[in-house]
Amino acid sequence: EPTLKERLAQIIPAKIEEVKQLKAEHGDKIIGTCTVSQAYGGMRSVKSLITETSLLDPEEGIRFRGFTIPECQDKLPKAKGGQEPLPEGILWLLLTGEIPSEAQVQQLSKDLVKRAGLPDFVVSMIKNFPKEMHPMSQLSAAVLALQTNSKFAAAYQEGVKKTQYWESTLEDTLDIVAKLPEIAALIYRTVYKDGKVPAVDANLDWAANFNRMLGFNSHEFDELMRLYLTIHTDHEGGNVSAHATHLVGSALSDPYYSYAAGMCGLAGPLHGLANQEVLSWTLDLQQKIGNKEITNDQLADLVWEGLNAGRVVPGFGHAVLRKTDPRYTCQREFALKHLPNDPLFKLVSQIYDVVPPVLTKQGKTKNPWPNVDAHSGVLLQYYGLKEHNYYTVLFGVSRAIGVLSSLVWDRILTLPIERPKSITTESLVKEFKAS
Ligand code: FCX
Repeated sequence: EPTLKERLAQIIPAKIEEVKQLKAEHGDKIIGTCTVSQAYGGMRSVKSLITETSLLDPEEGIRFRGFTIPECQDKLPKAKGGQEPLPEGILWLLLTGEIPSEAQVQQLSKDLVKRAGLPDFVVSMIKNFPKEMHPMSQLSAAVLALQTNSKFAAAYQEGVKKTQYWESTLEDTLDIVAKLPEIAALIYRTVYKDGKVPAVDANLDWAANFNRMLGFNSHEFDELMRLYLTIHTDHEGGNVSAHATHLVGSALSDPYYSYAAGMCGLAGPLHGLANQEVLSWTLDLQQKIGNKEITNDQLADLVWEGLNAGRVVPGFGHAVLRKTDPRYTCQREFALKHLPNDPLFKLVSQIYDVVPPVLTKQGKTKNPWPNVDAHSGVLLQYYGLKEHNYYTVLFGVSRAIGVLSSLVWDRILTLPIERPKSITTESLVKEFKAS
C-alpha cells in the first residue's frame, strides 16, 4: 500500500487541476462580501479563506473532509480492543481526504515513532523554564527552538522549486506531530512531577505513547486521549489558531514558526484557554455548592452572579456554531459510558441544563450552547490529569494535526502571501460623506 507521501503525490495533480479549472471558469464570481459592521466585528461570516481540511456548519458542527465526528468514530481505524479512532487516522484523512486502512495507520504510527526524539538543548531548555511559566508559553517556545530542524527552511535556502514546497512542509509536519508528545509531556512532568519522561515505545500508537510519557497507564484513558486528540484537530480555517498558522505560513515562514504562532493564539481565553477556564469555573461552583444537591434555580443564581460581574460563562457560545457542539456531545457520550456517576460530570450535566436558558434570557450571546471546552476538563480530572493550567497544551498537541495538514495544502496549492486590505475610520467617514 502507498505511504502517506506517496498517496498524496498521487492525489495532488487532479486537485491542482480542479483548482485551476475553478479559477479559470469562476475566478470572478463573488463568494462573500464585507460590510462596515463585519470589518469592525472580527470579519464574522465573511467568506474569504480557502481551507481544505474541514468545514463547519453552524447547525451541524464540524465535518472533517466531509465526515462528521460520529462517522469518524465509526470509520477510522481503532487500536486493538479499542473503540475510539486513532488520531493517526485523522491525520491521514485531513491530508488526503480519504479514510485510511488499518495497515496505513499502523505504518503512519511507526513512522511517527521513528521521527520522535528531541535534541538535548530543547530538553534542557524545557527543564530550565521557570515553573511559573505558563505551559502554553513553554510549548510555543520549545517548538520555536526546534525550528532549527526545519526541512522546509533548509529546502527553501537550497532553492527548491515552488511546486515541491509541500514535500518538505509534509516532512516538517510529521516531525512536529511526532515530537510534540515528548515536548508536551516533558513540560507536564517538569512543572508538576519528577521531570522524567520514558522513551517512545515502538509498539504503541501515538496517543497511548503520549499517555505513557505523561505518566498514565490506563487503557480507558488511552481511549479518551485518542478521542480527545482526534476531535480537537481542526475546526475549519477562520478560528484564531488555524488562521494564525495559515497567515504566518503564507509568508513562507516554515511549519515550526507557523504552528508556534497558532499556539500563541490558542493560548487566549476566548479560544483554547477556555478549557482551563471552564474547569476552574466548574470546580469553583462545586466548592460553593459543597456536598449538597442544588436545584436548577439555585445553580442559575450562581451563573447569574458571574454574568452580572461582567464575566463570560467559559465553554459556552461560539463565533460560528449555533447548536451544541458535536465535540461536546461525543465527550458527553464518553462520560455517560465510562463515568456516569462521577459527581463533577453530574454537575457538568446540570450546567448543560441550566446555562443555555440563562444565556438566552440575558440575550447577548448569539449561541447559548456549550462548545468543546465545556466538557474536556471533567474527563481529564476523572482520569487523574488534574492540573488545569496544562489543559490547553493537550488541545495544542491535537491542533497541530489540523493546522499543519492545512498548511501542507496551502503549499500544494501554492497559495500566495496573505495580505487583505485594511482601511481607516477616517477613510470610511470620508467615503460615506461623499456618497
Ligand atoms: N457568556 C457570557 N456572554 C457571552 C458568552 C458567554 N459564554 N458568549 C458570548 N457572550 C457575549 C459576548 O461577550 C458579546 O457581549 P458584548 O456584546 O457585551 O461584547 C455578546 O455575547 C455577543 O457575542 P457573540 O456574537 O455571541 O460571540 P462572539 O462570536 O463575539 O464570541 C466566543 C464567541 C466563543 C468568543 C464567546 O462566545 C465567548 O467568549 N465564550 C466563552 C469563552 C469560550 O468558551 N471560548 C471557547 C470557544 C471555542 F470553542 C474554542 O475556540 O475553543
